[in-house]
Amino acid sequence: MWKKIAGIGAAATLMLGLVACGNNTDKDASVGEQVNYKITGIDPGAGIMTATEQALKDYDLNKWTLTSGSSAAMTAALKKAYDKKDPIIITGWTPHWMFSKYDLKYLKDPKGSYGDAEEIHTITRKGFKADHPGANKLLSQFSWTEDDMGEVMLAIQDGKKPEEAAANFVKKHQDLIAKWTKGVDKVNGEEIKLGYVAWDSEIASTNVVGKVLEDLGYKVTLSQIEAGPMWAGIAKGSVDVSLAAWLPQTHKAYAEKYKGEFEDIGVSMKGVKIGLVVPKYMKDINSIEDLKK
Ligand code: PBE
Repeated sequence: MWKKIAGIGAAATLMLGLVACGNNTDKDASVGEQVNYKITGIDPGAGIMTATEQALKDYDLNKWTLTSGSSAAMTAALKKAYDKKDPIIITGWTPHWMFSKYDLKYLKDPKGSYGDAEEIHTITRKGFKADHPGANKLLSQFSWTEDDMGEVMLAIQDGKKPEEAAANFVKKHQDLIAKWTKGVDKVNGEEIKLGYVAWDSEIASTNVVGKVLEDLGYKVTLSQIEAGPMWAGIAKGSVDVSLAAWLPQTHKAYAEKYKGEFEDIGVSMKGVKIGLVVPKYMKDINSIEDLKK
């Protein structure tokens, strides 16, 4: 599989996330004072960033700021804080391996800034089905559980290369792969470009589906891009497929912007979630409303 990486440098984004600026560790300080009124975010194009800006408005958190960086920088900052039992507030989502590695909780969201019944959708450019009917069938039949995805994410987090973790998953779950590929014929080198953002969940799904397509004879390119260019690429037709469309809430702005310029061909996972996440050792804070104290 070919892999292309575009966008801001990983090192630069990692630095952004790692800059620690004199937190107030006084036990009596409010949670805001303890974390310098900072929420540790991810890449600016992520839907969870827009939702968090909205949450800051909905809950009148005008002293607070949302920092941006990347998924990798966010989890690095989380690890650093967690190891010292320091307070930290991150933009988090499920499925994600961080919930198996650390004891974390979502802050309650009584105002519903983060939406509720969220799903992961598979989208393609217009005309993809006509050009690649077999791949389109497979992609529309692709669906798996949080546990399935978790297996791949954890293997990657524990040091396996994404393509290796994906190949192991495919080998181990032949029954599942048989469902996805039911009625799909092999091809000889049809080229398909899968666009994805470097979110842990999407690294896992894209590598697994890429492997299954490859085994069917497709020539697959995995193209790592930012969220905006990913949606724009599908709309323009320079990207064939994305497994990374979180709807109806997370990517609402993109789906509205490109309405009529993409095909939504299936749901790969239901019951996914986004929100603000903190370590469970932050006992006094349970709701976004508690950030006002
Ligand atoms: N996420 C993971 C993405 C969608 C998948 C929740 C970080 C987002 O916020 O756009």
